[in-house]
Amino acid sequence: MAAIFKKSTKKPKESEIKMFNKILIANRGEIALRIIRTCKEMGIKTVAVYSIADKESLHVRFADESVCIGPPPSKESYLNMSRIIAAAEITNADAIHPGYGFLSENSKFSKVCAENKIKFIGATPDQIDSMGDKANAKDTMKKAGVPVIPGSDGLLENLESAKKIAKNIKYPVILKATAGGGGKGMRLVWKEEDLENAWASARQEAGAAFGNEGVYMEKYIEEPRHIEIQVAGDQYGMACHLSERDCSIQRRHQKLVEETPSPFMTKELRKKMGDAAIKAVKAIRYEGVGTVEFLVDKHRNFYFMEMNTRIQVEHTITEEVIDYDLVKEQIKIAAGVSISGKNYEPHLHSIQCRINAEDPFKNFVPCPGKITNYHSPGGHGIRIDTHVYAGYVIPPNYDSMIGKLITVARTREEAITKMQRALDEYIIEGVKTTIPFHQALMKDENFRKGNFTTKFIEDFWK
Ligand code: MV4
Repeated sequence: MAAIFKKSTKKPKESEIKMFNKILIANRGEIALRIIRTCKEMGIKTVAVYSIADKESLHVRFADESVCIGPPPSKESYLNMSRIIAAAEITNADAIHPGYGFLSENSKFSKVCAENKIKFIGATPDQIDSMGDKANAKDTMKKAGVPVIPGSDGLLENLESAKKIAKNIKYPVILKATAGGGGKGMRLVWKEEDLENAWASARQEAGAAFGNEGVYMEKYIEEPRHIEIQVAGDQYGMACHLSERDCSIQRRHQKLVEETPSPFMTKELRKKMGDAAIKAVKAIRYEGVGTVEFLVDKHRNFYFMEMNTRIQVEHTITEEVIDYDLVKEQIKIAAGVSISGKNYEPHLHSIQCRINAEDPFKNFVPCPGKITNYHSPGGHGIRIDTHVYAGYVIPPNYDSMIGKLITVARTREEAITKMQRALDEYIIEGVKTTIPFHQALMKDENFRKGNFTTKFIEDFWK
């Protein structure tokens, strides 16, 4: 097997590194296609895996080889580790790219890949686990000198100590499930008399959802912005950041629009947040590309929230403003190529609208079904990452994102204008989509002023 599996202390030259011969993509939809595109440009062969529901998908058509791994439910296909490993063995793939979601942050899968001498293009099991438990991740970050939100030291032991800590940091406080993320098992508490119920229900919800009742407490930050830093780390301990993304436009913890640079960012804040993100990467000797998420309050205080050890849906906007292929970088880092340690500043403005097969006028209810007519916008500064086409049937089994519309321009105003023009050109018939929501948002005065927090959509779209 190639030398890439050894963690050597010596940095090889890029020309000495053995690049992967064939990568299996353990994912579907637009991200599978996105990864195949980069592999083609790098001269790496590709294997698609697919469920029966996806046999007509473009990722199957564009990959060099494909293997059916089971019936439509994710548990029996895209989450089925042994079938995916078997597909890699029979096709002789030397690496697996997990994309986002599914097995991308599953430490057991990362471990099983290593045990089978298949390089997992992502984090090591230890790195995944160190960020998977949120209270533990927070403790690691605090020790590394990354700002964290005041609260309990680790898990809350009982209601009495929870009351004491809350009194100390003052209400409002928030209870968070240590195994959580994405809002599950989270409870906002405004006054002591509500703590008992919140404590019980947070633990119960966390136990049911994650099989782990552990919760911790933080001071509640009112109307924060969600700003994340894209980072990269190599196998030799070098790290860099690639600036921020503002992901404050969310609804029920689902991101709808992302942009970079953040309209709230300053040069000084970027320097501070970038330094903190690099400390986070170095603290866990992170390998690969990742994201350090922060909450930023109105005074521009920022606090570590969580770290994602995968490529994210919104990686595209970073690629557009710094002219860098993040999937290529992931593959190179996994193969053992070193990075320079130079940080990147955006020199353009990019916005991404997530186009979901959902009805924005009916509470964003998913609308699977056949796309009867399809025309995508084009022209200067437009990028579309999608796997759909006219006649494609969106299966009901997976998430409802059908594509990402990305614009890039010199200024935020121009990127918004371009987005409006592109949204008006985008024809998707047969299913409801989030396009009308985005059209309304792009016209909104507060959005246009960059005047928004994570609470914005709650009030904007009722
Ligand atoms: C918070 C917070 C305010 N104060 N923590 C939501 C998901 C989870 N990853 C963390 N979340 C929050 N944590 C403190 N101490 C507000 C949120 C929050 C939020 C954060 C980012 C983006 C959107 C959000 C929507 C609601 C609440």
